[in-house]
Parts: sequence; C-alpha cells; structure tokens
Amino acid sequence: RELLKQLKLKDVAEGKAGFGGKNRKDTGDHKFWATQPVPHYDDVAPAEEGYIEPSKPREEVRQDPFPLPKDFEWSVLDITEPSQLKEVYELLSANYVEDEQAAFRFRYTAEFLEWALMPPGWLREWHIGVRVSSNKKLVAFISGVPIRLRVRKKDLRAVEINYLCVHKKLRSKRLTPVLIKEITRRCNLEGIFQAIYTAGVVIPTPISTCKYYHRTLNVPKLVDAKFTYVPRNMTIARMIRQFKPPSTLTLSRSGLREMEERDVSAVAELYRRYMDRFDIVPLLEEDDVRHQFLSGRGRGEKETSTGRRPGQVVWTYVVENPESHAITDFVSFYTLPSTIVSNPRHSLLEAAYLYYYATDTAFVENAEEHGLLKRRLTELIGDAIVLADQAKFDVFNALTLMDNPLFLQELKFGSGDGLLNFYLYNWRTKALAGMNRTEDRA
Ligand code: MYA
Repeated sequence: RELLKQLKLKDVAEGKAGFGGKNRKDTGDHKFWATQPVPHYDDVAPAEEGYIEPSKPREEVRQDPFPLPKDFEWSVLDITEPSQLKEVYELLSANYVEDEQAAFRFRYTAEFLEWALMPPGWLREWHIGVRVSSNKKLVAFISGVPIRLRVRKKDLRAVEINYLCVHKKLRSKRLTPVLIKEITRRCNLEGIFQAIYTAGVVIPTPISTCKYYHRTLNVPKLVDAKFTYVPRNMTIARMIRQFKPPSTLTLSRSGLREMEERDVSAVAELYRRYMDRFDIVPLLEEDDVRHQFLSGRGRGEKETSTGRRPGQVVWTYVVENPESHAITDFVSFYTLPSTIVSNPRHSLLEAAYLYYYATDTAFVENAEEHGLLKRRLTELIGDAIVLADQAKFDVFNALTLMDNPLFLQELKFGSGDGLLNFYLYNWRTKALAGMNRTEDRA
C-alpha cells in the first residue's frame, strides 16, 4: 500500500497521471460532480481564468429548499445556542474524517467549531443540518463561511465549505449531493457563486494537492498509539533524544511574545505583504485578523498542568523588534485533536497544526536565493514547535504549502501518508504551483 501511495504521488508530481493518480474515476463516473460547474479531469489548462457558469440574479435562484428523502428534514443550526453547538460537536466526533485504517478520527472541540463557523460576516443560514423527522436527531451537516480570496490577480467573494458529514449509518445514500446543492442554493441567494474547499478524496478537480508532514513531539505516546513507529536501526531512547525540542526559544531575545490586540494592524499588514508570494490567498481585513489570530486564544490565565488557557484553540506569536518596536514576524498554530479509535492506553491524540505565518525577511532582496528566508523561517517555526511542546501537544503537523518545504526537513518533520486536495467551485484556473511548492526548494 505504501508503495502504491508513493507511486500515485510520483505520477502526480511528474504530471503523468493528472491529479489523483491512476486510481481516480473518470469525471463521467462521478454522477453528481459531472453535473457541477467544476473543471473536468481532462480539461486543458484554461487560457482565461474565470467563472464556469455566470452568476444569476436573486430571482432566478431556486427559492425553495431541495427535497430530502422522506423521513428527513432540513434544520438550520444556531450554534450560538450551546445545545445546538453540542449536537454538531457530537455528530462530528463520532462520524467525521478518519484515516484510511480508521485508527484516528478528527475530534474538533466545540470551542474550535464556534471559532471556525463564526468569522466576521458569518451567516446562520449556512450552518445546515439534516434531522430525522420523527425524533429530530441530527444526522448530517454542512457549513459555509464567507471568505475573500485572491486567486492569482483576481479577488473573489466566495464561501469556504467545511464540516460536511453524514452519519455512518446513512452513508452511500446520495445525501451528499443534496447537501451540496442546498448550500450552493443558499450561497447563490446571497450573491455568492464561488467556493473553496479541501478534501482527502479526489473528485473533479483539485487545483493543488498537498502532503501532510508530522513533527513528532511525544515519542512514547505516538509509538504506543501506532501513530509512528521505532525504525529498525533505532531505539525508543534514541528516538526520544532525537525529537526532544530545544529548551529555549531562538527568537526570544529578538522579541518573540504572544500576539495582543495592539498588534492587529501590524499583523494584518505583514500578512498582506507576505502572502503576495502565493497564488491563492485568503484576504484578511483587520477584523478577520483579530478573529483568526486572537479570538481563539481562550479565557483567563494559562493552566499550569497544560500550559493552555481554557477553551484555547489558536496560538499566535509575534516578533517585536526591541528597538524599533516593529512587528517583523508572526506565527500561529491551532489545536485539532483526534480520537485514537481503539487503544487501551490512549484515547486522544493532541495535534497542533501550523496555521499562518509571515516574516519581513521575505522582503529583503534575494532573501530566498541567499538562504535568509529559509534560516529565518526555520527559527520562527522552530520556536512554534517548542511552544507547542510546552503546551503539551503530541505532534506538530504541517502541509506542503506556502513556504513550508523550506523548513520541514531541517525541523525534523517526517512525511505522512495523508494528502489534502484543494478545490475551487465555479472558477477555472491553472493548477497552482505557488501553493504546493515542491520539496526541491528545501
Ligand atoms: S471534506 C470532509 C468530508 N467529510 C468526511 O470525510 C467525514 C466522513 N465522511 C462522511 O461523512 C461521508 O462519507 C461524506 C460522503 C459526507 C463525505 N466532498 O452521500 P453519498 C461525493 C465532496 O452517497 P457518503 C469537506 O467537508 C462522491 O464523490 N463530494 O456519499 C469539504 C459522490 O459523488 P459522485 C464528496 O459517503 C466538503 C457523492 O458525494 C465528498 O454517504 C466540500 C456520494 O454521496 C467530499 N468530501 O457521504 C463539499 N465525499 O458520484 C463540496 C464524497 O459525483 C462543496 N463526495 O462521485 C462544493 C461547493 C458548494 C458551495 C458553492 C457556492 C457557490
């Protein structure tokens, strides 16, 4: 299986197999996706970027919800209501994304879902559930949140679709196409005709495919949980030494500290300038920056046992130059635990995921060619790893996107077997190189 996966990856890298390698279906075999305004696998790279279907005036959008199979009903969830947030949390905890062996399953916390589903401009109507009519049990969910995107040179008002989930007992009954059509309709009613989403599965047609990388922190637990293993020429003791993060922060004397409210505008500006390097980028106003990097920092003081604030979902640090007080860098990561499905000793894998970061080193002329950017990012993300270790995370994850390939190896990330595909709905664009820069940049 390992070999198969590698082959698939290699074929993708060499452009032989197209996205998804040889094992994907043809577009025509995707009964639902063949009907949707998305590029088909064998479409030639478009000369012109743009929509596939034109936007419609509101009155031409279907006004009534798509019919559900008998015995089910639509239900807009009010996640400001703790009981309804809990229903979503429980549905996802038991039925959301698993790895191929079904050994781990994402377990987003309720606080995380609240944070992710309510960014500035969020709409209640885009948190859509399906209930069993008789007992009102929540059995499916899909969500959208507004996002502004830059795709190459064009700015788009779009929706980010996430948390699509159908209860395990209702799988393969074609409920998904109904959920997708219904959220599309509700977005269209708000004048939104483009979407971005990610998935582990290959459907028509990814704009980019990234690989997961993992930086081991808690060796004994990860080995015990079979998340990783001790290589044949290693001992566990040696492995613990190898992955022990440094005890000090490299950038603390350069002014590394937690981000605060007063940093919002400087972080927004740094983010905007740094993200210019990439072809597809969420555009963040100051309100968005406040939400993404500050609002999820939890309440009150850090607990001594965990090093985290109650309810903390995101960690953001800035580097403030001690003399000029300029914010020169920032880095953030979020928590996304996974249930360890059947293990006698451990039930939860505490994973931190690298989120956004930026450094003004990137603005120095030829910083990349001279290795300056690589050096600075290795320090910055290296410190994030130390901080995640102090906050008792078991593993620190990152994808092969943004400038990550510059530091993954040096910081002892190992390649995992998961892939994440990125998609745009109703927008044609060439496959993105900028988001999925190849490892040879390292
Ligand atoms: S990705 C996370 C998805 N969730 C999970 O993986 C959780 C665990 N799995 C499940 O809950 C179910 O297996 C799901 C499928 C719900 C995934 N994205 O109902 P079905 C197609 C898109 O019989 P089930 C995330 O949240 C499949 O190819 N399509 O299948 C982003 C087939 O179509 P076709 C998918 O297994 C979501 C059809 O569904 C996915 O019972 C972005 C079969 O339906 C998938 N992940 O349930 C959604 N998986 O025959 C798109 C399967 O054509 C948004 N399918 O191959 C598009 C933009 C909409 C807004 C536009 C606004 C303008």
